Amino acid sequence: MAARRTTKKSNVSADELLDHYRDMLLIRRFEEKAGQLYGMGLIGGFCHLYIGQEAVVVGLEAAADEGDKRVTSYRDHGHMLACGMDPKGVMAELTGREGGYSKGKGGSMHMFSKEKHFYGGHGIVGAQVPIGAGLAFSDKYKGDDRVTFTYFGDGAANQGQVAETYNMAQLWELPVIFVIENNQYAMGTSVKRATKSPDFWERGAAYGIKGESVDGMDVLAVKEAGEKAVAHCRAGKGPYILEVMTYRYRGHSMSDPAKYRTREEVQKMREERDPIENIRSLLLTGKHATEEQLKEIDKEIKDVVNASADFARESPEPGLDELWTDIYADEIPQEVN
Ligand SMILES: Cc1ncc(C[n+]2csc(CCOP(=O)(O)OP(=O)(O)O)c2C)c(N)n1
Ligand SMILES: [Mg+2]
Repeated sequence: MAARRTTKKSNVSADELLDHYRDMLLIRRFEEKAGQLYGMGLIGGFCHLYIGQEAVVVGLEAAADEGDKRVTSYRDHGHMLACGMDPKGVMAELTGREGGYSKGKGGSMHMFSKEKHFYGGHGIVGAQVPIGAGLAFSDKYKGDDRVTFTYFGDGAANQGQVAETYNMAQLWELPVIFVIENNQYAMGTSVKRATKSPDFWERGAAYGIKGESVDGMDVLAVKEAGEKAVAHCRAGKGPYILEVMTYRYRGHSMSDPAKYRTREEVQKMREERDPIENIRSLLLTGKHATEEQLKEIDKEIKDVVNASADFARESPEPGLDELWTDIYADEIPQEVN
């Protein structure tokens, strides 16, 4: 077998860089396509795109092992793709079709996969944080050697239920990684306007929870921090906080007038910090890949994304009988004594 080439910067193999490149590009192109379908009226309701934040979830998934769990907010398409859920099922759900992960009845914010240990998709800001601790509690209770990645935003980090969850998680030494995706805005409110203590990870100190801040535009840095957090949790040392500094390029959701920041600010981030461009240039300057190879990968990804959109368009809408399935009880009692 040929020796694995490594980058000059670190001991990362070319194969690994290519994997990260592919995984981030899949999310980027998928989200761009979702934006197009939304514009065409094929996706209704809320739709929050993840463009710009790809390195967060790709880096952390690279640090995860089989059976580890994840739960996140409504900005969830990237998390689903990164943990291996089928782009066709995700796109069909976005368009409200039968072939979607929730049979077209949930939409963008409501998808689950038991197989991939993806527990949603939650529209209520911060609601997934105690759920993540609960998932970790179940692993600890059952003696499973698993870790739960609990993702939430800078806005959510200011909520009371997050503080309560930190306390319980540390008290019970739960194997949960709290991932704060600090994209600097909560809808139209910047971090500066929302909190006096903007270093969110430091808040763990009040409970004795270890943590750190990491550059979320650098997939390798995210992966490294993720591995450290995973090792901490798996060793039974309790929770860990990772504040991942990132940026979203698109509006909060598809209906965002974006008056709270300048075009120049977004442009500067795209030009100087883009996570995909960073890996692309590492691959090219380190001579780990040629322009042609990268073009070929781009084409493969486009094909996957186009196939997901075709599948979504061809899948029928769910039948009316679906109104009566997947509700809390299969049988509704007729009499209550
Ligand atoms: C409990 C609750 N309050 C308010 C809202 C409305 N809301 C939806 S997203 C959001 C901002 C959250 O920002 P952040 O946690 O930073 O996540 P991001 O959207 O940046 O990923 C708000 C206030 C909500 N969905 N739930
Ligand atoms: Mg935010």
